[in-house]
Amino acid sequence: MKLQDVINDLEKRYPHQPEFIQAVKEVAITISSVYDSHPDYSRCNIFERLTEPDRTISFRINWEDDQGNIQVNRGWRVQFSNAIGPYKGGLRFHPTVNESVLKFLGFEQIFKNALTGLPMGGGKGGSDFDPKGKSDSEIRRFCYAFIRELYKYIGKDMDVPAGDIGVGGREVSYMFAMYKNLTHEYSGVLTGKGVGFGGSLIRTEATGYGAVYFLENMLGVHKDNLTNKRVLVSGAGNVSLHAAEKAASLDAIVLTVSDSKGTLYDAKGFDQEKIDWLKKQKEQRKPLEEYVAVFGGEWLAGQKPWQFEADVALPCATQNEVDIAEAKQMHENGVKYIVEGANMPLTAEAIDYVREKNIHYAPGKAANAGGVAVSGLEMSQNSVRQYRSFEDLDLQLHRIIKDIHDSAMRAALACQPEDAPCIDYMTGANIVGFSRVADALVAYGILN
Ligand code: NDP
Ligand code: 8G0
Repeated sequence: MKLQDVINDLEKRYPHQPEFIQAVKEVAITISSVYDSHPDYSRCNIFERLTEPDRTISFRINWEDDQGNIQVNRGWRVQFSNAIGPYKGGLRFHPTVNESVLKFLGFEQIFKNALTGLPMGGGKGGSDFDPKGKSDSEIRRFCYAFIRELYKYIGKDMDVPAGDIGVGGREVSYMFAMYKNLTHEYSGVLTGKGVGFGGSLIRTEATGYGAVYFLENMLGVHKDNLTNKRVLVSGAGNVSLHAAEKAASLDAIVLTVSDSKGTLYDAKGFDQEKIDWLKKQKEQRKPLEEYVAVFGGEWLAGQKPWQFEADVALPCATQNEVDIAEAKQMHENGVKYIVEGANMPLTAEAIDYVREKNIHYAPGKAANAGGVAVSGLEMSQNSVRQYRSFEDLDLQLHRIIKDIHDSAMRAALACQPEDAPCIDYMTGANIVGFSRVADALVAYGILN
């Protein structure tokens, strides 16, 4: 089937899954030259096969709140492709979670994981459970109930979940404990575990640090670096705060962080002391706004960070957080580099706009792959029952990100005009990730 026919079919079959269709279209547009030059891909119908998950498990979660009421939520695990390794990808707990969101995330995860060069397939899961305002006991009961269902379908060589939005170290620990209890087995079935019971050093930092390493590689192509670059970060979660921390340590001036309530702006920049305060504040689930009373700066309720002049934008919160109007705002404010820490934070129109304006743009699939890469390293440490040092793992993270950057750049340069003003990392990353998975499927014949 032709790429366009696959898209037409998906649009007909899944009209209520706009995020999924958006992610598929982005890949289709960028791989068409490779698809046309590899007759095996269309002979084996690779694209149609890769746009339908191997399976989606959906289930109900009953849990008891602090008042003794029985609450009901929905949970899913989308096992998208295990062509090159066990299904791997995070679990998201957020009221906006639905099948479309998880299918877009699982689909992108296939190619991202392939880009890391580690043996991992793609998957994603989660629940429409809202952790906000829940007590620790409620979170614990929910996590236990969630894994009581999901444990049947996961395993260290089968499907290895981790955290994502709304799921951090605390939640992973509860889920790991329940899995261990139900299976009588101590295995690396989840990543992002606490250091000391199977978790890997630098996993917490890896996504944000990795995104900044990717940016350093991009700047390096132009013999430039981060010193004194003004950086706008969105979000104040795991990815955002570690991206801010690494950028600040490389002498960039990080001007903003944000959350669903608004934006925090500090013209002096967030240094390590301020970032440590922000981490603690978020850990205790207290408002960002309180920063102003301690350090100064400004709290802009209900606003996003893109209204400030800057050199770099790092959207690290959630999908479609930057629309075309906000992309225009970035351009007008002098932003030259956009590196996606979040998954699909730019709408399709915003991506078209920033590419047209020759802003250097790195897609999440390449730029935020550091997190899942260190998850892959956690899986191998668990398999050999050994821990590696922070320095060793940071070096490995640097190497993996550089490999992703360089291979995406090479693939892009091979198919873009010689005088193109920007490296088309989006096309390059999709081609490299897609080809690795497609080649495995061709080798397998007709089975997945
Ligand atoms: P966290 O839950 O730690 O933080 C999410 C942050 O984004 C919070 O500040 C949250 O604000 C904000 N946010 C979430 N949803 C919305 C929304 N709808 N509108 C406005 N703000 C929002 O998640 P992570 O940092 O782990 O994940 C952030 C992004 O990075 C996601 O796209 C995730 O898929 C992606 N990612 C994460 C990886 C990881 O290792 N954690 C790896 C690769 C990608 P509030 O607290 O107010 O809700
Ligand atoms: O470690 C993981 O498997 C993981 C967790 C959260 C997000 C992601 C991602 O790559 O988007 C991966």
